[in-house]
Amino acid sequence: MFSHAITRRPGPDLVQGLTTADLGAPDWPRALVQHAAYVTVLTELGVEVTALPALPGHPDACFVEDVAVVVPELAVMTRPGAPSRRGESASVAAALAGQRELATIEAPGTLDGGDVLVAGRTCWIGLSGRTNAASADQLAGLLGARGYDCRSVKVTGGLHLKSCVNAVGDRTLLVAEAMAVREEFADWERLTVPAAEAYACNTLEVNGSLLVPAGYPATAVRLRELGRPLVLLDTSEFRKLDGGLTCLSLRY
Ligand code: CIR
Repeated sequence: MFSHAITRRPGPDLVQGLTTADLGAPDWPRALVQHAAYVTVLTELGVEVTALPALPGHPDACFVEDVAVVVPELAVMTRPGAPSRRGESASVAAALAGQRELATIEAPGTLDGGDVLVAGRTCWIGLSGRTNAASADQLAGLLGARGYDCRSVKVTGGLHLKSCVNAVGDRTLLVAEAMAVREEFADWERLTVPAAEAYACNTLEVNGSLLVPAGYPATAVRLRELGRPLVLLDTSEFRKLDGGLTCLSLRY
């Protein structure tokens, strides 16, 4: 169960955010509406939201998940793989100080929180264009010492690990077809998402409910069979920047 979350309001410079998608620039007013709906849903699910103000000069700063990894025992400030994003950390660290013991990923490590999936006592660390083996070793050391089973897994087919796989139940992963056969996931149940709906892998479990990006009907049907409440949310403007439901908050 999560009792708290940190979010950050998108600023008008959102349109300059990093992207590999070919979907055009996000519409800032529409992004604000989608972001507000997301925060409302978190609140309705019993989460107390700390909403940080926009951070001028940091167009990707609303994707707060990338600058920290928070578990009950610890918060690890990452060293984001994109140098343009490293200035986002200080204000998030300030919001986490007092909530958790803080640790930091050190150079030459680079890590985006979007590459870290913690489910129960298992932690998968995605090796991606943003997250390298040096940081995976550091994080595995920090979390392994606290009883987590850490597994590195190479990311293919998405910006981050959580673009491709997320937990949707106590022992169930929602995973992109391309990664479903990986041995690192073999001891979990897997719901496979076809390539045509790959973006729907970025589904977020919050206090028993599943927040699902709107527009992926086949995946929604499969998820409904799990018997959990589904909340469909429009994330179109964040998708234009390779972002989505998981990266818009830090939950703890
Ligand atoms: C970036 O490229 O860093 C941002 N435009 C998107 C980050 C999305 N973060 C995430 O999925 N955890």
